[in-house]
Amino acid sequence: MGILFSRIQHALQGFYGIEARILILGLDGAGKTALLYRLKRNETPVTFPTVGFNVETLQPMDNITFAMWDVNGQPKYRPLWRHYHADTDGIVFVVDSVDSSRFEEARYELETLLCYASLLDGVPLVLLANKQDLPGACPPQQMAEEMGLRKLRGNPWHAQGCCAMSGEGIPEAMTKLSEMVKQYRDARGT
Ligand SMILES: Nc1nc2c(ncn2[C@@H]2O[C@H](COP(=O)(O)OP(=O)(O)OP(=O)(O)O)[C@@H](O)[C@H]2O)c(=O)[nH]1
Ligand SMILES: [Mg+2]
Repeated sequence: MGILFSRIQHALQGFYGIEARILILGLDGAGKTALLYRLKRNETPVTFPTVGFNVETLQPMDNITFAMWDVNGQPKYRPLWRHYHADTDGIVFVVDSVDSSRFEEARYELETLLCYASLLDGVPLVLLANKQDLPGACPPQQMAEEMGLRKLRGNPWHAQGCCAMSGEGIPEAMTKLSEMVKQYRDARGT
């Protein structure tokens, strides 16, 4: 019965498209909320430190809808990230590419997230090396090294440079994330 239901669901998705749940995580000040509202409204966002979370729905390409959850990245709230893990289809991890003094902290949070959160096993990850407009920004491939992504075994990943203020690099990141989410859902048959 379970298999039958899953097949019907899969067939309907071919018709109506996929609805996916995406988590946007990263340290405070990385640019998560700026990214979310650049995506949603395509305007230069004015942001304040997030209290709790923001959630927006958008359609990055045909046949796929993302519910994107932007969660507060301040240290005292990071333990709450785990309450958002269930049913996640994709992770966007945002890093401030100029703040090298916090790369280690960002790497620690990302490793903790992926090593200890079994609900996120196999979930695709897009690393956004944000603030590429600023002088001295670390390029995306180097940021992937800094974040230890090459050692990652359980999660497929992609690194992309971007600027949430202008939107540069964001369409490419969303296209890649959409493809990865589709593969993930296909592999699970959901
Ligand atoms: N120059 C530049 N500034 C950016 C960029 N993205 C975000 N910012 C700025 O970085 C600051 C923090 O951005 P937010 O989006 O509020 O950061 P956040 O990750 O949501 O932070 P929390 O809500 O505290 O977790 C704001 O002043 C933004 O204007 C970018 O691509 N370039
Ligand atoms: Mg925020």
